[in-house]
Amino acid sequence: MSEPQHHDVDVGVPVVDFLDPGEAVDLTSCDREPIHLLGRIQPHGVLLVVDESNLRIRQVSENVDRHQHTSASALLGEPLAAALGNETVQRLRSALAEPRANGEDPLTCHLPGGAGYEVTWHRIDHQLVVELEPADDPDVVSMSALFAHVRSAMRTLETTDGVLELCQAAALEIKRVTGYDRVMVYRFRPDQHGEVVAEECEADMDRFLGLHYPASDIPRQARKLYLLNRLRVIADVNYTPVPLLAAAGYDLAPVDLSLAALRSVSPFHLSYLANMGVGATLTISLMRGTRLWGMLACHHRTPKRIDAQLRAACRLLGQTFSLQLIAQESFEKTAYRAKLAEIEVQVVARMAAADSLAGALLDERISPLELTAADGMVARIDGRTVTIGDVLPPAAMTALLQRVRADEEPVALVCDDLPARFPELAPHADQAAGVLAMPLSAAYEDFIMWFRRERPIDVSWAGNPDKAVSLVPSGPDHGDGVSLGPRNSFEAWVEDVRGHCMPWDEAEIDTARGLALSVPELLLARARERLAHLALHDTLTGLPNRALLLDHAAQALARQQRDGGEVALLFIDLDRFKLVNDSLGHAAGDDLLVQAAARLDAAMCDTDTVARIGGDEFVVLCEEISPGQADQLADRILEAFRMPFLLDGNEAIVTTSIGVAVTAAGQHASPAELLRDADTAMYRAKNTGRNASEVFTDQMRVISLRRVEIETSLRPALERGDLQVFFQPIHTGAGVLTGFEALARWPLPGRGLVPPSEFIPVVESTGLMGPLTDWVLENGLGSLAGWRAQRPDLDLTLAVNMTASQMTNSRLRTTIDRTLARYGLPPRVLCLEITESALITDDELSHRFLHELREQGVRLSIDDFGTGFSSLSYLTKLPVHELKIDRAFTAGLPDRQADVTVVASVVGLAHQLGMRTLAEGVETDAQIAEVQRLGCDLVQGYLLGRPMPAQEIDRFLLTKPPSATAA
Ligand code: BLA
Repeated sequence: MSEPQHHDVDVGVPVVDFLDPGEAVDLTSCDREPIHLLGRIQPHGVLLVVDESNLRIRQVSENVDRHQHTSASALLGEPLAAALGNETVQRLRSALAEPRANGEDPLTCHLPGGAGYEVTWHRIDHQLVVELEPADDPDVVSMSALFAHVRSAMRTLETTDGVLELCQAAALEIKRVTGYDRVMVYRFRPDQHGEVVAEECEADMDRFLGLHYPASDIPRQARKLYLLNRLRVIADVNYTPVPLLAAAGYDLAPVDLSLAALRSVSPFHLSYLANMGVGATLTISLMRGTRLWGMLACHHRTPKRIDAQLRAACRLLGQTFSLQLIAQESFEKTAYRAKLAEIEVQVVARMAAADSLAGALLDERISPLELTAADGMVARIDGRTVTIGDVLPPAAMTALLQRVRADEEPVALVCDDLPARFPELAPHADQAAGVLAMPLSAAYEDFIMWFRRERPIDVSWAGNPDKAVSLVPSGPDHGDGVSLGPRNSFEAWVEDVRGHCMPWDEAEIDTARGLALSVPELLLARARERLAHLALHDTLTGLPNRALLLDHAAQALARQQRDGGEVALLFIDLDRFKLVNDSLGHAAGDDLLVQAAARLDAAMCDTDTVARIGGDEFVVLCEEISPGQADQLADRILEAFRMPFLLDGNEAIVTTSIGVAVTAAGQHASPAELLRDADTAMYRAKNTGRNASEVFTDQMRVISLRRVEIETSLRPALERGDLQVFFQPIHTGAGVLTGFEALARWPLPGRGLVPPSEFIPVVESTGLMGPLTDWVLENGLGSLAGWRAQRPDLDLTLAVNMTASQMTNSRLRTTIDRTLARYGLPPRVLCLEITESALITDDELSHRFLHELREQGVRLSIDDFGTGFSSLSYLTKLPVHELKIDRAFTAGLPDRQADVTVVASVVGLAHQLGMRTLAEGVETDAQIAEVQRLGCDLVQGYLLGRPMPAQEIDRFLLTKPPSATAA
């Protein structure tokens, strides 16, 4: 066996080897310096690399001769005992054999020369690193004194309140225990730059508290190393590094010194510290879980080191401090979150109570800026925009909106560097350098955006900037390298920070998101309220409609049954209303109705109900009134109509005919009966010459002519086939014909076409609904089969109306089956329309019926949607295929914002539930464009086709382009 030849070989790397020759140096270059492999140590101790299997020395620091009467070359390859003596090696051996032994707990030893040393050790990469440090420091505190110190320090840390107070206490305790001139708590921010948040220093020193330092002051590999090694000492900033020597032949590679107490630190950092006037440092990593939270950084003006014992104590304090920090921080976070949540609740409550959601944000009692600690806010809700505080100027705002709207899917934008992200916004950084933007609607039409100003840079460099600009490192052994002084790095950081706002906190983002989610809910609730109002009110005059009137009447009658008194109903019909409509136009007609409603309302008491129940038909309900008084009331109304109306610049006298029905205590009447009686009396008044009132009497009961007439002639008419089916075309928004709605029409001699609203109730009450539906199905499907054959390119469908009473009629399903089969039609071409009010029965039978129809393949549509529903969740239970949006909403498009909102919500809702939507009553091009924009699938209305007899449809189809080319 030949021994390897002993040559002293320096294993260190030249400092700037990690830079490529001629490479332009910038701050990120620092990240590449291999600081754990520099192959050098600080001179105040000796480091040996030992083969653990035979305890022979493989590497040793060159300075060993200054501590011992031997040289590095004499030791290389020798047993460790040559350096430590037999007795110490013996103790080391037992420690190595003990699995739980900690090499940081020092063994004290006396070297052959007599000097006292602390020996610490650790394993790395299958090697043993042994470090010797002189134990001759006169300042060394006794173990028991140290223990007392640490114990009281820990108690203090445990009893502080809040992160900052805790940091301040930690700085003080570490300063007391170690005696460094300056102790700082240096906290990392999310962008990795740091801020001095607590400081204890000697009275004559400048204070660094509150100063910020760039992230690049502590490069990336250093941060990584400090996760492993949580405490570092630089005993003398101006030291001369000592190389490690190795025996030639093996171990030429530098050992990883990450865990070594004596590791020589980066010369860049040393010149940095020297520039700051620092003589020595102690640095302790502060952890948050497995991440660096910050550092406890200690400075001394002159050289200073602490022994292994005290290092262990400081490590322990660092750990305790870290744990306390996490607890305090999460407590403060929770408290902040709770505070924001409370503000959010208040803001939402304000919105819920206000007329305008956006307007509520301007409420002075609480500022929505606090929700996200913002400097400004722009919100657009339901078409209204409000602005608070510092925001982008309008043109820049428009530019930003264009950018966010360009995204296919609108997403929240959380940005603290608007100028970098959107260069066109850079000039406005002082008003808005960051934004927290939440879309409220599909296309970012509605939104809330919070803005933050550019973050202030009120920090200045704490050290001596003049010394810090040299590009060549100072001090020996640094070679001909490149150095970046702290001054440069600070300026780079300021450059970096410009154009940023303080980053948005998670709690703030969540709160913003929470508020953004509340808004559509509030809007929907509002739309629902409006729908509920619409369901019970007349859109033109705002008066209660028939349903609400009947409801009030029922309550009044019930009260009357209980408490006595009388209830009167006045049926008021405008005389010759049709004449106004025909001569002055519909607009004037509507105007007349509105004015008439106002006059009626003014003539009545607040407790009376004034309702509009049909075209020109109004009803007043009065409680606690005697027959004579009802008559007076009618006179008041006649009087109120004596003054001419001003219509479109013309004066017009419009009188009324009034029928009065009164129930006295003891008599029993239903609301419908009362209404019918008043109606009958009104006809009587009309027949006796108009501008008059009549009180209903029993004799009149026999002459409710109209009804009787219908009742008596309907059955024969149906049998004779006098009724006709009309078909109204249904198109897609793009104008492609998809089918028809079948509508029964009854031409009654002398009365023209009786509308379904008049004869369907009679059909229902006389039990003729079944035969009528059979007849419509037969005619409708027959015609449809013909048209489908004629135009196979169009896949035409037919919608047929169904009333509530038929939903429990199992015969209908058989009829549908048979009729479809007879004409060879698939079930999906038939769509049954049911009014929304008919659906709102929680009736098991009708639900089962609907489900069976659906299984059969027939489609179901909800007619007049929006005017009668009470609960949205109800819809989700029904097997519905289509919602027909009532014409009341279509009428307001595209100008009435409230109607736009309702239609948009209904479409959104339908699509969510997998239903399609059809807009009824589309009469203008603008309406078509709007319903199409809002996403309605189908449209129906006079614009695209009136209800027509079958023969006209034949012709209509001839002129229709094939679907493929239809536009
Ligand atoms: C390391 N820089 C550090 C460390 C601190 C700072 C605390 C860790 C030192 C240790 O743990 O022992 C920065 N020290 C500060 C700051 C204050 C302070 C901000 O006291 C404020 C009061 N540094 C630069 C630049 C480079 C650089 C431009 O400013 C790059 C060329 C490098 N800093 C650098 C390196 C280290 C470091 C390489 C690692 C030193 C080592 O452990 O080897």
